[in-house]
Amino acid sequence: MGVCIYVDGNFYTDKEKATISVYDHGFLYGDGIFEGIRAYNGRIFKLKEHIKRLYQSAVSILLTIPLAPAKIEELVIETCRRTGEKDIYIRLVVSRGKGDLGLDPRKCPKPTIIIIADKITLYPPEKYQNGVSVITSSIRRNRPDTLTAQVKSLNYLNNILAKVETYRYGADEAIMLNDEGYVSEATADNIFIIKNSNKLYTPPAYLGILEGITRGCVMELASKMGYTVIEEPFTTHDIFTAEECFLTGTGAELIPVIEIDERIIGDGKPGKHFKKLLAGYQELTRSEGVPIC
Ligand code: PXG
Repeated sequence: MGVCIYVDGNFYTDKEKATISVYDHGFLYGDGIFEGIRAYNGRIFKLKEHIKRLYQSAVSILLTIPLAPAKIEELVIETCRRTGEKDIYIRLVVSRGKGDLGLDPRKCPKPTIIIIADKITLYPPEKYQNGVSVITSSIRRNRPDTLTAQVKSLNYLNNILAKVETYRYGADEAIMLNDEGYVSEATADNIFIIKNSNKLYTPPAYLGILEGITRGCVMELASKMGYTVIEEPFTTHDIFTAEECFLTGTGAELIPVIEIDERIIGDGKPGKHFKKLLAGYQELTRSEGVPIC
């Protein structure tokens, strides 16, 4: 299995050799941003969209990426090419860079750029067939006036604590609420519910969520398929009483949710709308993307 890692100008195929300084503020403070991208059958899916979001996250945290978007795109493609693989998970990270032990970002003259081209498995294959069970986490998603969830930052500790909570309950995933108690998203995925057969609901960005690229894809796909897509706040009660529920993310793709907080959703099996949307999404990942070589 081929792996390639780019770190500040160098490519490594030996994982152990790809290292950064312990003074890097990405490591010391979570001061940085990232993207998770996938390549399917030799093509990088939604590469431009991911790079655009990376630059938007950078603007938000006042980090100037020292390379142009086209150059980052080229480096992502080159890192993938060097793996010799066709199905790849790419982690693109830009941190504030090496500084001293204080917080001051002005002490970090050069951002660190890392591109990891490897594989990922988020849930075991049977979960895609049978669905996952989720809990509502006691950990709230960030308020928009703190570090907004719209920034894909290196600060994932809230999400990790929510994930830890799931294991205590023997569940697979956690749904996080915003500070007002509305459903925001899962720990690394967006959430959708289906009601009244053809209405697809997902929380709006202003509630404090990451505007997922898979989410955008599914919304567009669903509209084309004739669903009414509604971005509207909803509560856990709406999930309890939904016909179907599923999560979306680059890593997880689309995964059905069959149980939340001991309530069975619908008939407790992945629903027909989910299956239709999943097939549509898989068709897109098979037919689109930037070629690796
Ligand atoms: N919400 C959050 C909080 C996320 O971190 C998504 C939604 C889905 O976004 P995309 O653009 O991927 O549809 C994410 C995705 C992974 C992984 O391994 C993904 C994320 C974070 C950590 C791991 O897929 N972000």
